[in-house]
Amino acid sequence: MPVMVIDGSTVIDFVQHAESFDKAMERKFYSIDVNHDGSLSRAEVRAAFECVHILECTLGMPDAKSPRQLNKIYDSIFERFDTDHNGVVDMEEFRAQMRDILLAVAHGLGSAPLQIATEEDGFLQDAANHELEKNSAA
Ligand SMILES: [Ca+2]
Ligand SMILES: [Ca+2]
Repeated sequence: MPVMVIDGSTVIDFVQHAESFDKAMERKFYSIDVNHDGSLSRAEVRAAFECVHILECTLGMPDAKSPRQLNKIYDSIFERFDTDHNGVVDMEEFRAQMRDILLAVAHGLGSAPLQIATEEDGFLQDAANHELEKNSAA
């Protein structure tokens, strides 16, 4: 599996590059919005985050989870995104929270490089792509 190494500065660079970040978040948003109604329901958010293990570190989640704990975790993720509490996550909320989460990840990484599998459609993949594009342009 192809892997590449990113560190905190890669992620911060990506988040601060508004054009790439917004574009990547838009793509992510539409891929999560499976019924294409322009907003993310609780179920859509849950489906999207079920395989994102990096969030477990970010949000300080313990490893062993019962189904009940998992429900709580996904509820808390959803509440975190739905900042105006109208029951759905819109593009602005999604983008703002992703920015916070990625910056938190970046702080967690610091300068310690993280290997990520480039086949994974993870949230850090966008940051890695941004780094690649930047390098190939230079
Ligand atoms: Ca939707
Ligand atoms: Ca909302």
